[in-house]
Amino acid sequence: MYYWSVGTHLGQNPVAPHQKHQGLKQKEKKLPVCASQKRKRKRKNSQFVTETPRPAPSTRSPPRPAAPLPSARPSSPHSRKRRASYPILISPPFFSAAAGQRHATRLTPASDPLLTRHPEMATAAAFSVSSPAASAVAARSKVFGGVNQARTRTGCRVGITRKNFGRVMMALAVDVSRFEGVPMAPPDPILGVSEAFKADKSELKLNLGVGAYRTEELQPYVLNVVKKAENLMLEKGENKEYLPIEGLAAFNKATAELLLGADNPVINQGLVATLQSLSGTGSLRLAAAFIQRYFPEAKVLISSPTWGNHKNIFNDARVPWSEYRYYDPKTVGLDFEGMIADIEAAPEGSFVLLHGCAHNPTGIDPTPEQWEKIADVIQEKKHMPFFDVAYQGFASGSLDEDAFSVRLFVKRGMEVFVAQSYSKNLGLYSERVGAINVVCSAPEVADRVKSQLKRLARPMYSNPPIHGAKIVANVVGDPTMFGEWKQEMELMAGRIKNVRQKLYDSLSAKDKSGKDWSFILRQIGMFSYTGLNKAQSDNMTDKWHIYMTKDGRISLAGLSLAKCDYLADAIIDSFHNVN
Ligand code: PLA
Repeated sequence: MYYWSVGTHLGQNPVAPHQKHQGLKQKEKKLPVCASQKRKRKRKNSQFVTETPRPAPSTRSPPRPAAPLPSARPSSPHSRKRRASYPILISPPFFSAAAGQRHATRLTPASDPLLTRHPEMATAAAFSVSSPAASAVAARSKVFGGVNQARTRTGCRVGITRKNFGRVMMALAVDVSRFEGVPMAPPDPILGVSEAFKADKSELKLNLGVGAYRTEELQPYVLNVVKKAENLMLEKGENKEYLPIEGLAAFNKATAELLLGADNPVINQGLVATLQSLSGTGSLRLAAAFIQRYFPEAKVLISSPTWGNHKNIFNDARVPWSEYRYYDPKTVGLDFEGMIADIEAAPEGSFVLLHGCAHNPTGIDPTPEQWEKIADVIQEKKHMPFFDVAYQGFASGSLDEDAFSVRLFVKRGMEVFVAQSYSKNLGLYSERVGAINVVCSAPEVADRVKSQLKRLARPMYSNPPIHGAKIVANVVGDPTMFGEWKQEMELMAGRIKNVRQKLYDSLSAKDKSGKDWSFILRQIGMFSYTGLNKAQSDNMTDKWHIYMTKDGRISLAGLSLAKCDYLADAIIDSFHNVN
């Protein structure tokens, strides 16, 4: 419901109706009015006053703010804004019939989407610029009748609430959506790419946007071991009862062991608070809510660049963040000095978000020696390491190797946050399986932390989904299936390594400029950070139908050996011919 008050000076400065009225009065007082002007005005006013004459100035009542209609929400910032700032769209037939030429020159056609979508409002506006008497006449006339008809068709309701001094002071209440104040959000920089890809009819199209594994035939892949686990679950006839807030116990045990190593003493000592959550994103979000609640002064340091959603997660959780240097475009490698300097310079006790392996989007990871130095500075500054582990096993093909960084910090006795995801390594993307682990210094600390994570999860999503958690628990809990999973993971990681090599070969063979493309081979994981800028990435999509994120990232998991030559042509063209 929108309230829309209008005076004779429609479409002018956005002020509240009562202010507008007072403003008018002052303006009129200031301007000397000569006799001929008075006559002219009288002539013009007479165009509109059809029934009652204008009251004499002395008998005018003092200006009052326009009273809202009964169901108005005048306190809503949206309704105020609407009322104050709408330009008026004039519907010509009604305009000439009800408003008169005088106002025509003053009123601007509205480009406002609300008005263009609701022509009945425009009609009402045109009608409202007439004098009150004319309004009254029109109210019983075809004009108002037309608006009322619009009401039955579109739910529009129009009412006159107030008139003043022979000028119209009207509030138009129009039943339009309460969501008129909700603007269209931009498409997501990663998942939005898949939507654009679907809409492209070209046979050449290639989706290298989202990090989702495809087969060599570029088809989605469900792991055999997942199908096997699902069949077992069907055979057993598992139920769909709610899980506890912290999730499936067997999953929580398996996930902590996968991450830290089954024989890691911190597990046996009860130092790990593990909560099954909504995949990597949900786990990060839960941890962000925890930081916001218990470390309100702390800031999170994130790498520059990072996975685009990190910023959204901390923004939405109202956790302040800043960036540390990570990527050096000159070397297309890690800016290690910059990274250390920025982590060192951050206020003591900051949270440092680290990609456990296969940094997204750069595919550049610190070496084991560099990880040691990063741990040193984090420890010295009493920062809290916060790992995002979205690609364990998927980067190198080995679960243990990819957990190196996390285990190094834990081994030092540090308290650590780790968000885990099974989207990529088990291909459980839409099952939303993951966990938040907090390694604490004492078991009772872990208990307290876990109790508070549960407290945060309960009003957010109550408890996590069971299906994917059971798959993970079954696969990890069964030595045969666990072995099969490792094999399939190696297979997936291997296929990505093959296309990485083939892409490098194609680029090196085709590009005669002498550019060194070997950085592609040094990057690991699903992605390659090509160094293409936004315009070049746009060219990849617009000209070559290759869909990728605008930061120059391509997902090699969506590439086949057969498409490497085509991709290399597109990259060379974009790199050399587009600025
Ligand atoms: N953390 C990082 C670093 C990621 O790259 C992703 C996924 C996640 C967390 C979250 O994954 P999850 O919630 O599905 O477990 N990044 C993808 C997909 C693969 C995405 O943007 O959601 C990507 O294309 O970057």
